[in-house]
Amino acid sequence: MKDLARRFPENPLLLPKDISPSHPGIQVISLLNPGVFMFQNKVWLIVRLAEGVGQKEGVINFPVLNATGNTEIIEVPLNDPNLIASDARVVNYKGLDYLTTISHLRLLSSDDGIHFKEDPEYPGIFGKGYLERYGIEDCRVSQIGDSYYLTFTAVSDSGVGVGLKTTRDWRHFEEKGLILPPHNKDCAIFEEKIGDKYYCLHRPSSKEIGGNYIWLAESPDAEHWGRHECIIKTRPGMWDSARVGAGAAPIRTERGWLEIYHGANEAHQYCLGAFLMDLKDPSIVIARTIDPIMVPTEVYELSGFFGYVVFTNGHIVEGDDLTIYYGAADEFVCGAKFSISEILDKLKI
Ligand code: MAN
Repeated sequence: MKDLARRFPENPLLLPKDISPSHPGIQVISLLNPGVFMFQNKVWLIVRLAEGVGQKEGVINFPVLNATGNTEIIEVPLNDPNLIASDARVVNYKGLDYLTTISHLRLLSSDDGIHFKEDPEYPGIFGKGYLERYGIEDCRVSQIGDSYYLTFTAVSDSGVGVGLKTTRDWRHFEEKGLILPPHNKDCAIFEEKIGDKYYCLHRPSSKEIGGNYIWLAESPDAEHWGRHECIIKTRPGMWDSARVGAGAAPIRTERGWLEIYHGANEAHQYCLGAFLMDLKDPSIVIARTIDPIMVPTEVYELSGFFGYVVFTNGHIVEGDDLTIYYGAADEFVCGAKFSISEILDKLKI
C-alpha cells in the first residue's frame, strides 16, 4: 500500500548489534521507539533497549529486576503447563504476567539526523524501584521553555503506568514519580500551555467496559493531571480497530494541533494515522485521517522481533517538514519524512 512516508534510504538507522548491552550475559534483543529532541544543536534519540537472553531450545527465558536492582533470569520449560507463551512480548507464568525482555533508555546524538552515536558523558537511564521492576519504555520528550519533560512507560508486576522525569542538561534528572497509574501509557505533553493550563494526551486501557482509547488531560503544573476526556476511539473494522495511542507532542499548525498516532487492529498490526485538535480547546477533535499515513511495507517493518509494526513517539519539525523516528518491527530504529501540509490535506471532518 502506498503511504505518505518518505523513508530514509539509510534505514534501518540502528540495529540491536549497534549498541552494547547494559551488562555481560545479557543481549540487546530490540532497539526501538525513540523519543527525539534537539539539544546543543544536535538531534538526540532517547532509545528503548529491550534486553534479554538468547532463546534456547525447549525453554523460555525472561528477565526481572530483583530487590537489589540486578537482573535475574527465570527459565521455564516450554511444555510447563503453568506457562502461556503465545505473544513474543509477554508471557504468563503461574498466573503472573512477565515481559520477555526488560527495557531501559539510552541517549544517542547526531549532527546529520542519520548517524547516531552514544557519548559516555550521557549514560543510560534505568528503571528504579518496584514500579519499574520490569523496566522503562517508549519515552516521549516535550520541551517546555528550557526544560525537557520525559514521559515513559513504567512497567512492573504492579502494572503499566506513566512515569515523569524532567531535566535541563540530560545529566541531572528530577524524578516526578508515576503521574498516571495503571493501566496507562503513550503519554505526550503539549509543548506549550493553552490558556493557563498544560495538556497531555494519554492512553488508559480497560479490559472490560471501554477500550484502548486516547484521552486528554489538563494540569496546572504538568505533573498533576485532571479533567480527563476521551477524545479518540478505536474504529471497528478499520486499521485502528483494537488500540490507538498518541505519538510525540502535538504539532502546532495554523489549522490546529496535529497529532500523529499509532493504531493497531486485532492482528496486532501497527500503522500510523493523524488527527487534528482545536487550537484553543484541544478536547475538540476537528478531523482524523481515514486511511493510515504510514503502513508497514519494508522488510525491516514486516519482520523482526514483532513484525508488521511501525510505531513512533519522536519527531523533529522544521517548517512543513516532519521527520519522524520510529520503531520498525519492534526491533530497529528508522527514520521517515512527511510533509505536514500533505498530512493535513488527508484529514477528514
Ligand atoms: C506490550 C508491548 C510490549 C511492552 C509491554 C509493556 O505488551 O508494547 O512491547 O513491553 O506492553 O509496556
